[in-house]
Amino acid sequence: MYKTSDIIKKLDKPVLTKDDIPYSASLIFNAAVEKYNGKYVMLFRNDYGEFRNTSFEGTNIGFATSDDGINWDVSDKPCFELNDEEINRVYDPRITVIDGVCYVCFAVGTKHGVRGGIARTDDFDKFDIISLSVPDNRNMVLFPEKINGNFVRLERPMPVYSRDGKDRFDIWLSESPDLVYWGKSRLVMGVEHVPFANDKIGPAAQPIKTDKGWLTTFHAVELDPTRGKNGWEDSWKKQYYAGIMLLDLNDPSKVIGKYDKPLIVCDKDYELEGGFRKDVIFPCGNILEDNGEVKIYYGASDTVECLATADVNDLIKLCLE
Ligand code: BMA
Repeated sequence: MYKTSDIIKKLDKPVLTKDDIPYSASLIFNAAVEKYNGKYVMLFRNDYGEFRNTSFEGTNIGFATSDDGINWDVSDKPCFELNDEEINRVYDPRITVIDGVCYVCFAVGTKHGVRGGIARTDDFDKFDIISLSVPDNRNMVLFPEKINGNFVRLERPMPVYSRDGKDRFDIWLSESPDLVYWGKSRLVMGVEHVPFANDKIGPAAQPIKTDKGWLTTFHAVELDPTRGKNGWEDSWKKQYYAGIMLLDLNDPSKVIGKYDKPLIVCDKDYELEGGFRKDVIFPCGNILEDNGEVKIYYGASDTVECLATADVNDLIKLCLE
């Protein structure tokens, strides 16, 4: 039984729930957050409509802004949704501002597998898609600057044939000169390197640059086949934790430190009670404040969006312990 690290402070309630949304909304979670043009900006996942056994009628992405990162104004309609013959939804966004330009990574559910998308937006109303990966790949997130002349992303392909035909999914990294063509792909960390994961891992929020390395959260999944009903479905056997690691500044495919226990687990009533899928922590956004506070935004139980904070030096210390 894991616990949230002592260096983490959680807010006493979620930062966003379905009750804050002025349009159809059932579950609000896995939100990207950045600072852009003097405001905090958030793109959140909204699963809406009727619940049909394992999923909802649809998913869209909503937009919210804030002056303090805690109290949010939600815009009056969703800002991004893809739905056509081939694509059934976009979800789990991550925002990274690079040279003043706002880029969004997102997962795309299609008839032919899950694709990782990257778009540019200048107003959070129009999203110009720059690239879409082949299936299956998701949880993409861009570094906030070019490294050795290239854009860099963390990503999570889903190899099935070569990994015993089951979830054994790892964190990878690729580079691109233009955000369109991606290559120089290399493994960052395997699921077997995370003591609190036995199923899969994946990138979380946009990496933060520190003088010790790129500080970055990830999610780690533990599967317990004996678990039964843990939410709305007949059974939910997985638990998702947030982890933290430090990547080399010059070659971020090298892990130079990681905390061998979860950083954040579900433990507050508001993260658990009434949750769709209990025991899920899924961070997609963070902000490093000038005073060294890191705001970590995470979806909890696939139901609400929450906020925890920690001091940047404490986080680095955990990785290097
Ligand atoms: C993952 C993704 C996330 C979700 C998590 C837990 O596979 O689909 O969007 O939060 O499962 O259900």
